[in-house]
Amino acid sequence: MNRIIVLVSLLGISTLTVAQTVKEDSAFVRENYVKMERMIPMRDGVKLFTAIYTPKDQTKKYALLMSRTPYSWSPYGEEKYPKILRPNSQLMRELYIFVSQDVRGRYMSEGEFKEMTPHIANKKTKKDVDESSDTFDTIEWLLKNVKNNNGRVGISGISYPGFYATAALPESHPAVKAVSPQAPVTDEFQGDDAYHNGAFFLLDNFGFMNYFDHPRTSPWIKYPQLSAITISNAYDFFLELGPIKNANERYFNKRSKIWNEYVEHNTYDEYWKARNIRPHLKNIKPAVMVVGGWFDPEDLFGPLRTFETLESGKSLNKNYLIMGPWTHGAWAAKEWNKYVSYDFGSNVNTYYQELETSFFNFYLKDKGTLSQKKAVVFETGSNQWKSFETWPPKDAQLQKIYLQDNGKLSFTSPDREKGFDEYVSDPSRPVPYTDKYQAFRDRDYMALDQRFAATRSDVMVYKTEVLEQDITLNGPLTVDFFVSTSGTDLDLVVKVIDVLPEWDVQQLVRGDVFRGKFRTSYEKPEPFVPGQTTEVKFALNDVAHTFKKGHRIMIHIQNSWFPLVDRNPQKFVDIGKADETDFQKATQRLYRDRDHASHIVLPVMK
Ligand code: PG9
Repeated sequence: MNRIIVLVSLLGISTLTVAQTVKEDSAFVRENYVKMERMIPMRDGVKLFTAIYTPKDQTKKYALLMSRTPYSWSPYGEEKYPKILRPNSQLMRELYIFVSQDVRGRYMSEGEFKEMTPHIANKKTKKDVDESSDTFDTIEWLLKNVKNNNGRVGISGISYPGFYATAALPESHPAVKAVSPQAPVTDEFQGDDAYHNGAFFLLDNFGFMNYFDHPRTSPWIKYPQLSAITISNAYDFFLELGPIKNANERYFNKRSKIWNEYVEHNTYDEYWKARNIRPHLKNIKPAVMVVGGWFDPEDLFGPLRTFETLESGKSLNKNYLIMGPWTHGAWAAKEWNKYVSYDFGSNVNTYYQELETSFFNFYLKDKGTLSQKKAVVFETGSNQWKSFETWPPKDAQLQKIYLQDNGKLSFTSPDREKGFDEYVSDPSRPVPYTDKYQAFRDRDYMALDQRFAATRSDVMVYKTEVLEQDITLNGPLTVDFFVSTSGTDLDLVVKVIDVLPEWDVQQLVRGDVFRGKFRTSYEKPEPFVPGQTTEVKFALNDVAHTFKKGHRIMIHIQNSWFPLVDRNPQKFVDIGKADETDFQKATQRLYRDRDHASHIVLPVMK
């Protein structure tokens, strides 16, 4: 299927408006650009497929704007042009030399593909290659072989290509002046894609690997699916699938290398550490503009933590962060006005695309000025873009909100000597993450009305009184709970909700899961001692949200989020090898007494 149609339908944008703009963009590409395809040699002799689009007007010099992907830059063939060169048509009209490359081992490029290619810090021989060296070698070739380049290079990419943009930063080529990792996959165990806080993202991993990870023996232009799977309702399908080891037995037949790696490496071991690019983000020279979406289910951790790492280093470069009310990559759409029950009041993408264009124009063409502050974030609830010199902003003060008896939530700590809520969680009846019947992951779940879950006996609900004034949160939230379980492992799913005055809609602001056995370390999981009160502390990804006067803040706590996340057997076992008989009911307690005051630390704006 055409990739643009897929993007459009994923983002739910008016197909007619988009079709018209795509038609104009497509005419612009043909009229203004010439396409070349080259196999560019890397230092180890492997050649990477690269499409180069040069402006037809050869009287001027142009900067190079490059993107690298594992997803293919079809259509292949020099006479065949894509409809757009980049989603931001302003940028395309600025006339750059656009370069699109299939990364090592994918589609038409030679070599072996590695999931999130580990970075090699001290390269010794020409065989020591990674994404940073492949980017370097490609740039070296382009500067020498593409006429009329101005000697400057920009790199951008969304999602997996966002990772390749980040990976270009360590030991970057001196010609690289501006890099924009957008929704960059950054740490697939702690927060992006594969696992969140050690909990396996079943629905995405299963669907993604079936489409992405067919073994390849030589370059090709199409990856067949691993298995023809028909799913009518994901909840039933995955419940029926049972323990995750059954995925291989029934569908993948061990052919998905990456699925096997994900399941096998279910602690933060050397495999994942090698795939964390953050320790290598030192002495960075190019300007960096990190982009992310508050409602991105795949890579929200990535942009926030990449920016944090860049800012904490000693690099002298300039970093920017742009966070908007987007799902995964939605800033690439022509329009983005609404999402579930959020209405942003206008098309937020117009402003974003101006920022993106200015960033590259400034660093690659010396065009215009760049007056934006370091962090430009869209605050939901109040519906405004805000700018700060730091992220989180200096004015965010940490305040604790406590679980109380009778389902209350308040800013004062509990003073009772004893107090807990008790319930049973049953892996054979996991809490659904959505109330919709769908084959694939619901793109709305990050903001969904949670009333469907609130009535279950295994979902604990706490809420404040009606707010007498606005409360704005800007920054990360820290969950600090005291729990006990009759089992030896548990997942904690925590959802922070804005209760709207109209119909008491429970609009999700932030939710995530934490696999309890990692409470003291991601490397060395620890069982729970049945019945023993235990502290579980973890961070929820940042928010920028105003709870308006007249609303309430609500928290849901549950032990499953299915089938988004695989079921925790509630028994301390290697979940990748677990049998159905390992899955057991558990009695859970959430403590809310003086000495065990379960709370969430909120970044409240002064
Ligand atoms: N976030 C995506 C992904 C990366 C790696 C594994 C699975 C998914 C992506 O859309 O590129």
